[in-house]
Amino acid sequence: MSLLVGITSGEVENKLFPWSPTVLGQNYTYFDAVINNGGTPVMLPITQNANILREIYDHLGGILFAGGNDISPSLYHQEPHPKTTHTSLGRDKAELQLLAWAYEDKKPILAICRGMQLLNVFFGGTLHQNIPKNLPSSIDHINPSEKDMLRISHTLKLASDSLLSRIFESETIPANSYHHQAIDKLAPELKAVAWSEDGLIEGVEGKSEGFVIGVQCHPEAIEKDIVPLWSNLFTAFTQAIHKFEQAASYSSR
Ligand SMILES: [Mn+2]
Repeated sequence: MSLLVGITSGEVENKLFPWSPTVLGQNYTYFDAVINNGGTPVMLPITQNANILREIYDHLGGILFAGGNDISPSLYHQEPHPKTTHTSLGRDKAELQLLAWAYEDKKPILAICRGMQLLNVFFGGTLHQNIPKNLPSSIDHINPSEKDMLRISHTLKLASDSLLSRIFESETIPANSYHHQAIDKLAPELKAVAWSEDGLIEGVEGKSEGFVIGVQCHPEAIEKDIVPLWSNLFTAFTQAIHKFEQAASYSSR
């Protein structure tokens, strides 16, 4: 049984060869996190060809919706804020299609950073396009001074009745932070399960059955010797895929 995990990709400028076409890519850390916790990662292309997407989708046991550029505000009926940049409606639409299929089939979904925001938009929620400065405390969510995704910048408080707190066996966990947007209005199909000290939603779970987890931080980039607990999230994800695949092969007999 293969635990094939699709990882969404982004459009990246090729700085080494500026004359070359846009690169489809994703950070190494996502692939390593999946490999180190029992999964087999495969990078998903961006295409509007639904037949091609579906053909790839059918092979996957689960999907990791990775981080990246801002989501097009038109998808949640807002005009773009001046700080909303590098949107890609093509990437958004391809990911929304994959998300719709995975949610319908109850294929495990792990959504990281932009991925969590996409999950909220998919279900009808909205985003803070630029994290407001008037929150109860002013935590630095984007580390402008260090630009270091490895650095721990704030703690998350977890809901006691959440899957996340069961996965970590803890109600707090230190997190890195690399986002200028955040969930504003939470979609009704999601429940908030993690918050930073200033009250921003930093983790969500689906309300119906199935593994649907979103986190605002970048657990894939947190090194194991810094916060070992974060790798539990990827283990739980691949375990959920294993269970899903077992159930699928049983029902197809
Ligand atoms: Mn944060």
